Amino acid sequence: MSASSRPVEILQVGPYPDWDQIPLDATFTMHRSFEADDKAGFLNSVAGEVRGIATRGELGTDRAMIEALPKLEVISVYGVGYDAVDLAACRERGIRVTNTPDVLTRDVADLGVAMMLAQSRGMIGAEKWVRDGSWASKGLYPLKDRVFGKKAGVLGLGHIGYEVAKRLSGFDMEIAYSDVSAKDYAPDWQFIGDPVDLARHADFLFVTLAASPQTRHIVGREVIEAVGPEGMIINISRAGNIDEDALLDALEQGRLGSAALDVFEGEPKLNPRFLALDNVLLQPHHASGTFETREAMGKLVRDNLTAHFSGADLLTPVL
Ligand code: 8YV
Repeated sequence: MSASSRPVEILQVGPYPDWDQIPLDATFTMHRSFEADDKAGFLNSVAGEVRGIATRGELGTDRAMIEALPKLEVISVYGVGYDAVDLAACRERGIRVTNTPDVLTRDVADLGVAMMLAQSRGMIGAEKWVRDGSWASKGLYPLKDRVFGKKAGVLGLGHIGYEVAKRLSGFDMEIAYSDVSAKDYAPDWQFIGDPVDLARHADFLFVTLAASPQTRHIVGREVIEAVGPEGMIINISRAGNIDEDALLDALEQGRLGSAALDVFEGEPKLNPRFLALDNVLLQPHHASGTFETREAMGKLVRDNLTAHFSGADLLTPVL
């Protein structure tokens, strides 16, 4: 695997399940920075030897870490989103970056659609209604909003957005999407280039675009208000794609009907204003969180590292 017989040294910045950790430990020398109390001291102590980083989508790798590792060659991201990796710093040093696309696409789309259904039909409250005895003491659960046949907007028709739209077509929805250009693989869905116009069309606006500095707060006050007091925004991408303060203001003031969110600024901590709202469904960034997908993601992380250090082509390169 490496020129010398010693295993390659990898910095691991977040935990993985045992089914990934065990094979990683068997192949590489893994330095678990997330277990260290003194992270800077730990980084310093291994910096001279580390040639790879194993990270997670939401943790990424910042410039300071990249610059602290003079022998760094490759960063393997457990996640499709690599927005938290400083790509400019990687380019400057010729550091390769890999991610885990495709294997998670359909699970992420499933959760987005499930969030729409759960929030629209009030399923979390309905469960509580049964468990706390309200059904018996108060009677029928309050009526909720229909989903099928309504208008959906998909902001970002990449792989995940495509799978969301495909699922929504099963609910007889009128589907439109925004992207940088109309997609020939989506002849049945209306292309609406401007996100504000898309939001005006949508009863349900799905945010499914890859995050970048260019998409930061693409869902701002104007888009949010165009979805309106009867509409819902579902975010299964990155928190940075939405102006969270504007979203909270609109949810609190009823200028947006509701939201269903799997991602938050500063997660896993979140703005406490969310907790006071009952028109928002809160999920703990688990759209890719099925056994099947996480096993496939872990395998890709390992296979990319192994490919790099054995001189083979990367399986899923970003850079
Ligand atoms: C996370 C994700 O990486 O794929 C992504 O970009 O955000 C997720 O799959 C997951 O929570 C594992 O850390």
